[in-house]
Amino acid sequence: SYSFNKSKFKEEILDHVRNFSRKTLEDCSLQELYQAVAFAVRDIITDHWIATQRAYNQKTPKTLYYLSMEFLIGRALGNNLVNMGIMEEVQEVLDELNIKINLAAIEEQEPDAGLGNGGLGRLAACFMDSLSTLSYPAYGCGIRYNYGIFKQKIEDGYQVEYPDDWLKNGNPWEVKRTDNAREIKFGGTVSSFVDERGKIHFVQQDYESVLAIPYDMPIVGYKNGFINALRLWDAEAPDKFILRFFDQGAYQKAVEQQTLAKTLVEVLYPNDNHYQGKELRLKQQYFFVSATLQQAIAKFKKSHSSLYLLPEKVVFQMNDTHPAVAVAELMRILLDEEQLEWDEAFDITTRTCAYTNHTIMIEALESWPIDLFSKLLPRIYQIIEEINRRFCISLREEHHLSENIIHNMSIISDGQIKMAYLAIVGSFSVNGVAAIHTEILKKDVLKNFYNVYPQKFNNKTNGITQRRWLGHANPELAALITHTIGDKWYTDLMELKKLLPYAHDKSFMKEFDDIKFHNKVRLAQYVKEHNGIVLNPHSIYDVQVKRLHEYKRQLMNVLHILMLYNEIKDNPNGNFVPRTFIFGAKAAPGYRKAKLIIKLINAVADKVNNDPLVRKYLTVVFIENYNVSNAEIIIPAANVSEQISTASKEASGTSNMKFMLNGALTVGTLDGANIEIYEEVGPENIFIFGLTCQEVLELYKSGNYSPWDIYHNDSEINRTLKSLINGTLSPDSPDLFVEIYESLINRAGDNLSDPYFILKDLRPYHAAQKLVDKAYLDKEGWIQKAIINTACSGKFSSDRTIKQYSSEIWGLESLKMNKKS
Ligand code: DL6
Repeated sequence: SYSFNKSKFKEEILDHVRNFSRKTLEDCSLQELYQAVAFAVRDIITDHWIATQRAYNQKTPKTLYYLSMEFLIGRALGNNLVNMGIMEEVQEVLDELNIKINLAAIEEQEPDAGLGNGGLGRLAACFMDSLSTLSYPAYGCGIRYNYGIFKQKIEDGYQVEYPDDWLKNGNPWEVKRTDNAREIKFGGTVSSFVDERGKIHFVQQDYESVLAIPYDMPIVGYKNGFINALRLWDAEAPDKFILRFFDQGAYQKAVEQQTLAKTLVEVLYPNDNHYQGKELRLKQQYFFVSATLQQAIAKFKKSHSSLYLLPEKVVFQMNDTHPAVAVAELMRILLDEEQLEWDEAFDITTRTCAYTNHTIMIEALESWPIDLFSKLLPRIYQIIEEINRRFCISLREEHHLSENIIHNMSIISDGQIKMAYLAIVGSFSVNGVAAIHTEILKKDVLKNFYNVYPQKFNNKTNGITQRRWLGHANPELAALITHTIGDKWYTDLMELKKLLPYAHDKSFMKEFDDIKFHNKVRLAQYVKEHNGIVLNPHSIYDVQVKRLHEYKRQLMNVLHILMLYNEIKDNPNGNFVPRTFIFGAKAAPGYRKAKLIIKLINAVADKVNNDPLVRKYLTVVFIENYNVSNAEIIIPAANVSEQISTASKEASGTSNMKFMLNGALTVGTLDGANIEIYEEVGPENIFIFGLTCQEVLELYKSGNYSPWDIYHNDSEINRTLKSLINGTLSPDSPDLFVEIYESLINRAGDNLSDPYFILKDLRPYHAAQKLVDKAYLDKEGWIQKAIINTACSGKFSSDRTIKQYSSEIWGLESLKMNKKS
């Protein structure tokens, strides 16, 4: 339903090159060509976007506002072409224009919109794709960071960060919407007065303010003409021109406001699963939440006279606690601006807000110091205090809980504001992101809250969009699947089940395997270009790509490689199955240990790749700057997907789903969504090892874990760990990895050592990897398992996830577009 007019499209490209670059096609750069193509595509999108907006205005459907500090979108051009179904047509136009350039080369000119850290941000991006494809009315609401996630270079084996100036050539997809600007207030004091009817009013005074200006980016639904907006807020000073008219004090303030506006949206905080407590981060949170809520309420009021209808027409989904101030901001708007009474306002708020929890990692939980918070957001703080006061009374009087439990559940305690508790108390829904994760929330981490509000808790297992992660990332496989079972899988991934019979069809197996091989060659080319390393595409491609975090246990993967290294050295004539270990991972710039693990991976890579004997069997590569775009090249090439987090720590994982979809076999622990992958493919088609969640939680509690014993009783593990400190890996500075060694085996019986149970799981991991080798030697058997993985990945479409959110939490309805609207 996106009509494509070839000659018009051609004209648009030529016009754009002429008007914006003042050039002809022959002499414009690739970047200019990309801009021209992007604008021509946007032109088609715009008509549909306007139509979607008109349908919103006419039908005033219930609308979702997905509040997220992160949207890890990646590139838009290729994805838009897939969703519009005009990939081939655009390539034809390029051919007819006689530009001897592949569309893929033009796509590469687009910088990634890297406005996120990892899984949480990428999930938001997949959700946006599914929301549009399912025609659900929704806005993604976030921040237009001037700099996204840093660019990573590896220098001398170390991670070095460079700024990601993604907007330097402009952004052809965005539309600035100055008409929707909002004022956001920080600091100052709150005074109150009583009106003639005895009602108390609160007014914020002497505040600093910034203007929030939205930039909308189109999110194109798959072949349905439905376009939602990703609304990213930029900050500007309230009035740039008034400066010189002010007196000294006002002048000072105006300068400060300008600085605030400039710094506020400057950069994405580069921490994944880790809370830092920086004031600027809190400013960012309140900034985009307040702007979104103000705008949502204003829009609602245009077509509704009573705010009591709000929960029927609007839902705010908080992506983790980062936007949890939304609860108090909505209360502020309803109380102070709309003059509602507390009980009414609270009822509306708690029927409009919903919260997704993405982690149980204690270091990720946000709790703001009262001092900092109340200075920056004085009125919001007052409201949170009052929410908490009433909440604690209800725990005491209605739920008859002990003072001890009430203290533990209090939103404010020990000088801190606990954002997760605010989010739970202020929401009608609290969901986890995989079945096991939700169970852990209910039974463990949030047990007290679950006892008080059992009806709020629910699970929504994550998903990924097949349009990007198969349709765009793996076009050959997408074509084979479409040829075999038709194209319904684009909007109904369960259709892939129809591939099951083909797992034993010789000709399908061959084609499937050939495609995997092509993808491996494609990745080898990328690695040759970027790392100068030559890969053997016949080896097993064993891939671990994700943020670097101790709980994800990249370290265990490296130790296993060192064990293999020793095995080969000991038995040079042995029969080893060639393997290429591929890593990609950014570490938070302040996370020292994680950065050292990157250095270790590179040290092991040097050792392995430069040893003529070992090189026959093993190659280790660290791919720089892992991001959405290179993930699209890496994932389709994988044979083995490493999902090896300490059980209970990875809430869900989503790359596990992308690998499975593309026919890789998982080596994994029973953690997060791995458990559900295991359920879908069955035990023969996955390699599960290691402690279970329950075992991990019990082992923590018992305090009986002794990595020291493992170190002493297992000579291979002993030898492997010693190679960290005896100069094998870093002859010039033998102490380099002592810290890693010591974190694993500090002292006998010291339960602070190896908190992620790496040594405990290392042997079982090693054994699972031996089974992988064996399975890979059975070539046909392996291909069958790979096909079964693809065929069984239907559950993990984000379309399924979004339908569940919609029917069980949001209550949205698909907006059927008629031709006229
Ligand atoms: O739900 C998306 C993603 C999960 O797949 C990962 O397992 C989980 O670690 C991640 N959580 C976070 C938490 N963040 N903070 N801050 O990123 O969410």
